[in-house]
Amino acid sequence: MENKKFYITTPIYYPSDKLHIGHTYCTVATDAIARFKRLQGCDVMFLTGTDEHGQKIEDKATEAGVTPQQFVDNIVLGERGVKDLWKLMNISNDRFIRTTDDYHVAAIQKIFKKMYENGDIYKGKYTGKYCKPCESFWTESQLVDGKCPDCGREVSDAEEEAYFFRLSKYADRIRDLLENTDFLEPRSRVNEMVNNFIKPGLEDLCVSRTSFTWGVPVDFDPGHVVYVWIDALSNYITALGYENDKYDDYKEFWPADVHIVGKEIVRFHSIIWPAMLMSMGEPLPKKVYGHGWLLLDGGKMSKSKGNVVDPYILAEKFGVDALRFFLLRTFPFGSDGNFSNELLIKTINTDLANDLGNLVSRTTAMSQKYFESTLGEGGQWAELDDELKSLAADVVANYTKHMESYQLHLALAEAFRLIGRANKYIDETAPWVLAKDEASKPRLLSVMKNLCEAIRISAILVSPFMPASSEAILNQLGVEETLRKWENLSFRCSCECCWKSSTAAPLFPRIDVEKALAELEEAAEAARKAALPALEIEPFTEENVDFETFCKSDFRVVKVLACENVKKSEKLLKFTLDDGSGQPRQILSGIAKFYKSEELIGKTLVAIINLPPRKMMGQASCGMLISAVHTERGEEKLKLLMLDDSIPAGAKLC
Ligand code: ME8
Repeated sequence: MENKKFYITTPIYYPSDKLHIGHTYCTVATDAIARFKRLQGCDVMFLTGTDEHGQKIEDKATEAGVTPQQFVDNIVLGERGVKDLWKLMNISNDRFIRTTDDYHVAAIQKIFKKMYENGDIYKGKYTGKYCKPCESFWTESQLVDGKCPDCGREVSDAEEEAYFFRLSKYADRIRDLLENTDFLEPRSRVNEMVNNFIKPGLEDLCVSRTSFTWGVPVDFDPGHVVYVWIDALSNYITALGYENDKYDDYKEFWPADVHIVGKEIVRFHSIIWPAMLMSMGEPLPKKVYGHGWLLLDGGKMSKSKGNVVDPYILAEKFGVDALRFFLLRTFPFGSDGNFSNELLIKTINTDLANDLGNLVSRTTAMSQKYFESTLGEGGQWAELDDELKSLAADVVANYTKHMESYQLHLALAEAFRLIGRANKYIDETAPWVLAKDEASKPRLLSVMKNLCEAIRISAILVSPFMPASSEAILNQLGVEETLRKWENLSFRCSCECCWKSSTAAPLFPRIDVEKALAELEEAAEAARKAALPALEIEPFTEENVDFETFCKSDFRVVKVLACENVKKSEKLLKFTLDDGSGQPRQILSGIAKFYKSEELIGKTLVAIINLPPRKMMGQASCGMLISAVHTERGEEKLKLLMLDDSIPAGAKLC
């Protein structure tokens, strides 16, 4: 029999910045579902990619002084870019689409034309606000205090010629789809869509722009580029070969079984996308699943707020599988969840180090100790074992149900119910007591084999979430290939199976919470600094100073006779200076952070000497030393102006 086809997608990501843990969450979740379906024997197509057009990308590229293509290439293909991240996170996508790929661009032109020719796209006028100096169109809601969000100047009413998609025509069919089918899940998202968008009335959608050029050109009307969402949503079919010759899987895999998307883009996927497909006369995807957000301190992560969490740092520090596991075990997939490093470490320590890790290491260590790692034929089955066996069956059934309804955290909770039960089984059977009595050997043999069996089943269940760790566990237990398969998940009687295991270093070492948190804080601080401008200088003074006023400032060369820290002050250094007058001059300067007092003795500096004397920490300061200041990655830097020592004290600067 041919394997069932299963087509699953992630959203395609905006490569306007490096991806953060929120994007990783979405992709890892989709990956776990895809792996689960493969485990069940489906023929899976898993698509991800990048959404590379639009004004935002064009603006970012201009800011960076590169072309838009160079800009996106760097984020998608460059070091620690999108592709690197998915490789690191062990993402098993079958295909990766970039909306700048030639085949996709050509297909978008055909799709746009198709909808134009069938009368669903028509030319109209887009009214909005126009900023003349910036040559930009804005909608009312984009304005800041009624002014241009870029330059802050006045805007005027304006009209732009644009193409529109007859979204209104599909309102009733979309409403029926949302309300009367399981197309959109979780169910709570249906109410959001119907109440916020359908009930107020669906308006036709503006689907072309003329105010920027980084997009797919409308081939029959130069100057217009296709609206980025029409371009982006179509990726799900162009990547299968729709309207192009690059691929030929459309018939086999469309309609998609599920589009996994974040909640803020549910509207595009559950209203605009089905309407586009209706217009094209193509079947609709079977489901859109809108997951929640990972929040940081209660708010959405965003680069502009500076509160993004870097998946590279976490994966490198705690391991890819531990991170994947944490994301999917902790947060209910359909709701928002608050990310924190403490929670991450606690989950790894509790579930992975204590529960799963300990179960594997205790079992393999006892197998080695009592049976030299070879659990041969025989054994003695007991009533307690029936309970473990039936719990395993119950766990597998619940796990399957939850995975099929994308309740990933509940599926994992089930796997951990079995792991927890197996740990308890060790305490109940007390193998160390059985080992003392030769007559208990058959029972001990069964106990060890039952533990191996419980671990085997658990390892298969966690494999979509932690593929590498699952494989390592199954290898440690010496599980043959066929016994790693979905159809062999039932608990076998210990008397009828044999095992040859091995011991290994702990899979999930316990993490020292305090130490790890401090290191993460340090890494985050370094990342924050790296993101700050390399060099910042004071803005230039706009106001002119007349020459005569300038000439009144008396700048002189001074030599440092003595220098010491001012008592009880962290900032001040006290200088005794030779200013050429024959009388020592005392100046206090707040530069103790930048210099040690002793290193300045004998130096030739510059001071302005005709400032009125003033008192600091009870001591007189007669003048001011001149220094150069700037900021480097957020850190203030200061250098005293030092001159050639051959210049005599008292020489005037002019
Ligand atoms: O929306 N928590 O791209 P995108 C959970 N290009 N998910 C998050 C998240 C967070 N903190 N931050 C982002 C786009 N995401 C479009 C998609 S599809 C045809 C076009 C999720 O890079 C977000 O919800 O802004 C979305 O599902 C995905 O990352 C991509 O976001």
